[in-house]
Amino acid sequence: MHRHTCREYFQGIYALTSFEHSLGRSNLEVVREILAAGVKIIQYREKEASKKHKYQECLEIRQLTRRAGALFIVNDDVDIALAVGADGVHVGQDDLPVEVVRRLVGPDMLIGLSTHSPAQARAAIQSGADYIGVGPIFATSTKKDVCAPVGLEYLRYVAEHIDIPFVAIGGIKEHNIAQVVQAGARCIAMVTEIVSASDIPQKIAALKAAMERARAQ
Ligand code: 3NM
Repeated sequence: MHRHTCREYFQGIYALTSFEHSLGRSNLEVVREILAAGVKIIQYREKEASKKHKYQECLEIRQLTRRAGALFIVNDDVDIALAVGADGVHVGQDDLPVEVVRRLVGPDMLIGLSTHSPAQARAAIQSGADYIGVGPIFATSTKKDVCAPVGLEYLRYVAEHIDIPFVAIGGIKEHNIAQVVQAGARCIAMVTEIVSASDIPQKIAALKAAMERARAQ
């Protein structure tokens, strides 16, 4: 996947892994279910695991996502993203600057950057990020060091003013996803709402239906 041709992927559900919230299921088992339900973007995000363990899981997920025609993005670890041939790498405000990540990964890999304010969104574009995360929209305990919720207001700003793909994230659930769509999000990222569902296919179908209903309103 070339980073300049991936814009059409940034709609619908963007699913992230989190073993600790997966009810004892492995990341691979969860990712298989998510892909079978038709999700087209997977981000591997594991804060606690060893580099070797993350590498081995990412190798497998690279194969699964390729077979499913889905984008595969690795959180934080530029070296793992390169080693497994991921489509992208996602970094935060306290990671290496996007310009430096670009030098490391070369011209073709997607770079995503988490942002929490209009100034960070504008700076992300300047730095050459291919897409931004916009959040946390609502309160979440899944990301440990994240700032207070930015609410829907920052999302509305991005929808109106920012011209690169963006992904809403943070505390998004089936019961509040309609507000996120109505504030202008076309692509919505979730961790716990998906990986903590006992029936993942049923949850993804319900989330997609809620997004479609909200768009039709
Ligand atoms: N990034 P959940 S919030 C990984 O605001 C992440 O940048 C955020 O988890 C940001 O869907 C977040 O379980 C955690 O609330 C999202």
